[in-house]
Amino acid sequence: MKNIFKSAMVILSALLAFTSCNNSSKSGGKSGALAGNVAEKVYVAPGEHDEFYAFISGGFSGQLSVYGLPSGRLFKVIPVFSQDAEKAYGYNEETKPMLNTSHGFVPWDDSHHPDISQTNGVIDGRWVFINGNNTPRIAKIDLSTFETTEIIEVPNSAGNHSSSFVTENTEYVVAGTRFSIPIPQKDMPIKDYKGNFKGALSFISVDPEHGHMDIKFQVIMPGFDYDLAHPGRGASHGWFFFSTYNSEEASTLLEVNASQNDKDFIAAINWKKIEEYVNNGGGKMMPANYAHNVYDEDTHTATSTMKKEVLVVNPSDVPGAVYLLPTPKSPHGCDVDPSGEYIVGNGKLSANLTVHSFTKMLKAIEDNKVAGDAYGIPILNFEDVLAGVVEQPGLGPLHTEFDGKGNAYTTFFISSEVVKWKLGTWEVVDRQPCYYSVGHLMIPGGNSQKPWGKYVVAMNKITKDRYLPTGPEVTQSAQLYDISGEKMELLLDFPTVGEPHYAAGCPADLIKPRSKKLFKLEDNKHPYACKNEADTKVVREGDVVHVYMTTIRSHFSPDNIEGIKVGDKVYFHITNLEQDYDVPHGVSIIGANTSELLIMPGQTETFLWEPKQVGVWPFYCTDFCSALHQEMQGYVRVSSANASTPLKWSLGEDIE
Ligand code: RUQ
Ligand code: CUA
Repeated sequence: MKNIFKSAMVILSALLAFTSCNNSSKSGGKSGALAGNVAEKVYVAPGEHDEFYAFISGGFSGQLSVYGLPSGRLFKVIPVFSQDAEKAYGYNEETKPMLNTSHGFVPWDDSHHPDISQTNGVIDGRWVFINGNNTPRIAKIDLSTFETTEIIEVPNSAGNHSSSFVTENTEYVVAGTRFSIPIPQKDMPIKDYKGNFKGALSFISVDPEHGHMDIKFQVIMPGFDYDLAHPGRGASHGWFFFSTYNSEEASTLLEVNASQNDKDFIAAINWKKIEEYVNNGGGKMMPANYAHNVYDEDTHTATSTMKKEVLVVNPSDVPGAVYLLPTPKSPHGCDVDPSGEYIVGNGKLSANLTVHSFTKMLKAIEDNKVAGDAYGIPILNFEDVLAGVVEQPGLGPLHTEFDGKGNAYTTFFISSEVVKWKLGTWEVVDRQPCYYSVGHLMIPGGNSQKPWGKYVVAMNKITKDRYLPTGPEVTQSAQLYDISGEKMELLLDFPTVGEPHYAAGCPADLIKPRSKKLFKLEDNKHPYACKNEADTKVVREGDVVHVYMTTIRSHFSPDNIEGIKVGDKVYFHITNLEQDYDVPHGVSIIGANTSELLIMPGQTETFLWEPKQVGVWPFYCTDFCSALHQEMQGYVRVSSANASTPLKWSLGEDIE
């Protein structure tokens, strides 16, 4: 045991030494001189549009942020897994169901890896998917509205990290578990982990037309940790690759115990084969309990349904569907080049980068050259599947992306740099420092057959000294490099919201023309919608009161309400009658225990108010909507619980 601790300490101090030496380095100061040359390359003049959208995950913020490239300007934070008071997401009655899970209402998550939908291996700009790590979920954001429209919980999963990555025609969005757990969950000693805990890899089908998600099957794998994944493409379409660590199956002190094996694995899954097996009745339905939440654009309302079973597949039952490729030293990133031939395993503790060959893998399978097995899953020989090795490119490789011109770019966390190398010859051709400790990187379209290899965004874990200080918590950050030439060039630092894990990007032209400007009032099927002022009303059902209210510049209808009592539950259902682009109205009332609403043209939203005090209480519009925005206000008269004040509402006349 002592020795184990010692080796851990050596690794740890090496890590710390590198990190701190980078952080104290002042080489970042160079950027001042660079600035003059590069300013032009990132400058997007007022009124002009950026060339690319970048969707950068918010990590522990649970959200997804939308930036423009090359400017690095922030356009929107799309609420996904966390409540957002600014947009009322998770606060209004319509979107609360989006955050429902088998554990009840979960208003937060840790979002990591966005991936944009694809058609024929090319980004199509319809949806972006992102995973919630902590309470395993996959969300879908509609890129015509930039709103989260679906969230599906992933059962039999924990630490949903090797997610969410889409196949070439968005047949599946794939989610792999980081933690292995008892499947089904049960009360058992933790020390019995080995051989008993399992890891589920979930294949969630996506309806090609509507995008509806459904868990088609889960492959129940040995009790390793499944870290990252990417789909095969081109020749390897139909396969999916997952990096694993902790093939030791340790349940404690993993920093030591999961670093024992010289090699862990990349798991290669032939999903086409499993799909066929399942379509022919293979697999087993097992009881499960998970939420499927769908936001309906016509009713402007989300519903949550609890699903009760899931189809599981034991890989041993589908011979030829799953193989393990030995990969040195706790691989993290698992990246597939645009041709689909090369699978890069980024061994965190390895001196070299390992690249596997898909062709060689098929050959080894065909020749039946198997080195052994893990719980019945064949392990191939390292040498048989090896395409090549990038020798000593840096320290602590994490993730690799591709420019579509034969080059790969790998981030190195410990040596804090992006290294450019050539596919096929494996030679390093350039390296650029990051400030500091880079995690993921993103080239627009990098996870597809057709990357737009003009820029790479590096997402860094540490930024000390790069920005004005803001107390102990300093901003998270991304850096933009021009990669159009032989050498990379650092262009820009820009702050991010939350911790930027992965990102996905594509040309703005793929999304811009489809972006919605408003919701048509006539299409509004919200059960409490009110489509004109004449129909506005207030309805009492016991101590529940429904206010059917409308907004238009610059008044609410009604704006005077009487007959509300202390102890009532008052639902304000507010329809924004505007049919103009960019004219939302907001609303809230004193003491409401929820956020404001921000209602888009043609939309209906609801907030609950439970008045606790007698009086006449004002409400007002919270979004500056016109020159008379400040006049957009009203009053609610609240009487005591046993009062007999009649229910009345009005606009433009005094209540009698
Ligand atoms: S990973 S820690 Cu995407 Cu490098 Cu999550
Ligand atoms: Cu409506 Cu301000």
